[in-house]
Amino acid sequence: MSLFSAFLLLLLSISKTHSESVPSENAQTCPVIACGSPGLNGFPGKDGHDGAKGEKGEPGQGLRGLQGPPGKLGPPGPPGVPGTRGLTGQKGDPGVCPVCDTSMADREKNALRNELEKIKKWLFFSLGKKVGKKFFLSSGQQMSFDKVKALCAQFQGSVASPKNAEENRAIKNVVGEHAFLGITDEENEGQFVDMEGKRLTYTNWNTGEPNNSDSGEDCVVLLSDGKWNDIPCSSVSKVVCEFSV
Ligand code: FUC
Ligand code: CA
Repeated sequence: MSLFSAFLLLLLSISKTHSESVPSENAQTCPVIACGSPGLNGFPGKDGHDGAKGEKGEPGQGLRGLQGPPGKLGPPGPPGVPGTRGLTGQKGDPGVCPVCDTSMADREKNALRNELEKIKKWLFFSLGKKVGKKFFLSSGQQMSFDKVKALCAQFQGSVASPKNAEENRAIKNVVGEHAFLGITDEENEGQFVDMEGKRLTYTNWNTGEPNNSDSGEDCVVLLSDGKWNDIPCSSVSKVVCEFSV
């Protein structure tokens, strides 16, 4: 059978099937050959609705891209679990604490200072007399001038030497009777000086004194009324020392 013959046979078959299964309204039938050649196909119909979404496909097989730059620093993570305890170290050197030592020394110093102030007050109250920064004190003994001088020096003091009426009065109140003053003219007759060798700026001589009686009076005593008289340094009189406070 030729190709053309086969085609004709196919057309005939289709036409026959159609005329048998779908009869026209007029029930008019005609042979395929009598009706002429079939019409052209119509235009494609409209697109149907989208179908359901398909499943995710397999990862692609292409080449992997280059790694991007590092991202921003993330927030700190939670603290880790504490580590195990390390080995005990060697015993260290004894510590030094200059601040502690200083404060300790200061505390002791303050305590001593307070104690000293208290004792001084007891002394001022019971025995001596304080005038300004001077404290006059008597041992109650009587001795020569040189011995008085030595005794006062032994106690870091010096023989009482009044520089004004108030000090003179204080000495008189301490001793109550004749006491050596720290005043002499042993170096230059008639030139009375204090224990530091300084010329006197205050005097309270009794009337007619100093008279250097019998040419041998180089020391000075305080009389009971507070006046002064020059007497021999070898004579004995009360001790009155002065101390700085
Ligand atoms: C006066 C004084 C002397 C002495 C004599 C007893 O002459 O000036 O120093 O005290 O009295
Ligand atoms: Ca005299």
